[in-house]
Formats: sequence, structure tokens, C-alpha cells
Amino acid sequence: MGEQEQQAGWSFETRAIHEGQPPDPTTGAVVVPISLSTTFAQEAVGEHRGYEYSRSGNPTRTALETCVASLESARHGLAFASGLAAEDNVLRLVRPGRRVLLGNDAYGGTFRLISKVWGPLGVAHTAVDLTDVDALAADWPDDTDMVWLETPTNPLLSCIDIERVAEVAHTHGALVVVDNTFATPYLQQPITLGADIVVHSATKYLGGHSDVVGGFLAVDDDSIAERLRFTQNAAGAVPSPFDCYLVLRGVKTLAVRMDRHCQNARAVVDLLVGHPKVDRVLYPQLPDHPGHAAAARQMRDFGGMVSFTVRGGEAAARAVAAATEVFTLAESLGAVESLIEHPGAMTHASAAGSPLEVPADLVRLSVGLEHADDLVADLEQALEHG
Ligand code: P1T
Repeated sequence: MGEQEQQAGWSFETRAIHEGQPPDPTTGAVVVPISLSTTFAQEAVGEHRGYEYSRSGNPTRTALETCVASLESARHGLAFASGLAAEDNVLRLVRPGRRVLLGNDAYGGTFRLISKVWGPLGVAHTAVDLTDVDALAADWPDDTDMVWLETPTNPLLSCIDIERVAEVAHTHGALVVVDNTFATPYLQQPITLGADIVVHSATKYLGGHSDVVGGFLAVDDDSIAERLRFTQNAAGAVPSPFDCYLVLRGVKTLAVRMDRHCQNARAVVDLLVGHPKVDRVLYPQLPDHPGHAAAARQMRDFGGMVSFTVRGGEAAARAVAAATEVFTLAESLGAVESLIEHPGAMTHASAAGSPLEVPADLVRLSVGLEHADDLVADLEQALEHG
């Protein structure tokens, strides 16, 4: 499933709405039906219309897999029950006794999965600075099977040169995995830059409305896709048809949402830069941001995530995070409503004491789609009173 012919020539916005989603042949319904059937009738033993059992393949999931694969410029798409379930399937490609090189800034749950779940099963890991690819190339661990990177990273918004990492990794026979959750395929397509596997927490921008947990893998290579398709079915961490429908509905508006997320993020950044209570603003569009050049090269725009450090340390950061009214204090990101959080105590608490520990004075914003003036005014009052 998910390998249906893709429409050549359509632009991103058109594919987001139509790819893998033709009107239903029996009724003409323009929305992909939520196919709840767990099993599918066979005309004779082994003779069926492409579906046997819903864990192995489901028509609503096929529509989602076909659509998002196309948006990622990949030939294969695989949907999962969560971002971490998708990641877990990717990590099954690493052989026991071999190593994952992981960027030293990444979602805390990814680090927890690699270190605490796969570590005891024999998969080694090293956290490395992927912004310095030359240093990495000069000191490449021979037992590396996989390089795992986010760009922009969660939560420091570092940007990694995907093309350069892929070049070095591939000379050493390692797979390159890019978590594209923050950028989305609208802003960045890692497969076209040499990545082997793209990972998503579909819970974020793909779903876009804070009402579904999901994961996604996009892959171009047939044999890697086949191995992942095998574990998707064999381990069974698949999403429900209803969840597939929700992500598919979110994806239809991805392009317009991302444009506004970026626009609103810029308004917020304008307030934060130079604000007396703010120390550093981390946003890839800023010319002094260390990842600016890589982001400008490989991204269409700079995204809806903004992080900053607060003068006054951890207490001040926690106070600001608790003082907003439009921004909701909550984990997660990438939806219509703006969120604020303290990564050190919330999303990245599991990285405490590790090379991925985040600064205690850091605040992370997921800038949503409310009016920019209201977002700016809210942050202004929170910085004043927090
Ligand atoms: O939550 P889940 O759908 O399982 O996805 C995990 C995940 C993977 N990759 C990135 C870059 C992520 O940010 C996440 C989840 N992150 C949060 C919940 C958060 O608030 O950062």
C-alpha cells in the first residue's frame, strides 16, 4: 500500500488536496471514506483487491501514505500510531553491536528511545555536533549504521546541512534519517537532499489541529521501504483509520498554514529581538543564527518555532511560560493554537544530565495562527509581568 502511482506535474498544494484521494469510485464522495472494516473479502483464497487485513493495509491509510509520500518527494510512505512508533521501526534497521550518531540537540523522547530502549538491546549511540560535519568526517566511528538528525532541531532550532551529512554518511555506508517534523515537506524535502528516510511526528504540523497522535516515514529506496513495511505490519504500530483521516484532512491545508506560521513567527521574533528581558533569540532567519546559511539554502522559509533564553535564569523562564494568556502552557507544537513551554522541565526532561540537556533559561514557542498582534501583545505582557 502507499505505492500507488503519483500524479506527475501537480504542485505541492494540489497534491496535498488530491494525491491518493480521487473521488470515491462507488459514491463520488470527494472526501476519502474512513474505512473501518478490519478485514476484506477474498474472491478465492489469496485473491483480493489489495486489502486482506487492516493492520497490513487499509484504504484510508493508503490515501494518507500516498499523499504524504508525494509531498516528501518519496516513492513510499508508511503511517504509524505515533512519531515514536515510526522512529522505533526505523531503529530496527540498526544491527545489534552497531551505532547511531545522533545530533546533540533533538526531541527528548527520541533520545530516550535510542538510549533507554535500544541501548540495552545492543544499539550504541553517540551524540555529535552535526553542525560541524568536517570534524565528524575526520573522526567517524567505524561501527556507525545510521545518522539521525533533526533540522531545525527541537528545541534549539539548529540547522544541519542535510546534503553534506548525507555525502559523508554515504561514503561510510551509513543511512541518513531526517526528522522533518519542524520543517514539514512544505518547507524542506530531505529526500531531494540525499536523506534515506524522513521521519515525522504527524501529531504536529501534518495533523495541525492538536487532535491526533500519529507518525510517518517517507522513503525513496525500494529495499529500505520493503524492510520498513515488513516491520510496520509485523510489529503492528499502525494508526487507526480515523486517525489517518484526521492527518489527511490536516495535510490539505499544510501549505497555507505554514505560510502563516512563518509570518506570525517573524512578528514574534521582531518583538523578542532586543527586548530587555530576553537574552538570546533562536530563529533560523536571524542572520546571526549559526544555522542561518544551511536553513536559507535548504528551506523555503524558516518555520513557526521560536526559542529564546530569558534574563534571570530558570525561575524567570518558568515565570514567563506561566504568564501568557493566548499562548497556552503545554507540550507539543505545530497546531493552530500557539503554545509556550519550558523544555528543561517539560519536553526535554528525559535528556537531563545527558549531552542533549537543554539550557534551564530556555523557553520554546510554537507560534500558531491567531492574529499576530494578539500574540505579540500577549508575549509583551508576559515578559513584563512574568
Ligand atoms: O509525540 P510523537 O507523535 O510520538 O512524536 C515524537 C516526536 C518526534 N520528533 C520530534 C521532532 C518531536 O518534536 C516529537 C514530539 N515532540 C513533542 C511532543 C514536543 O513537544 O516537542
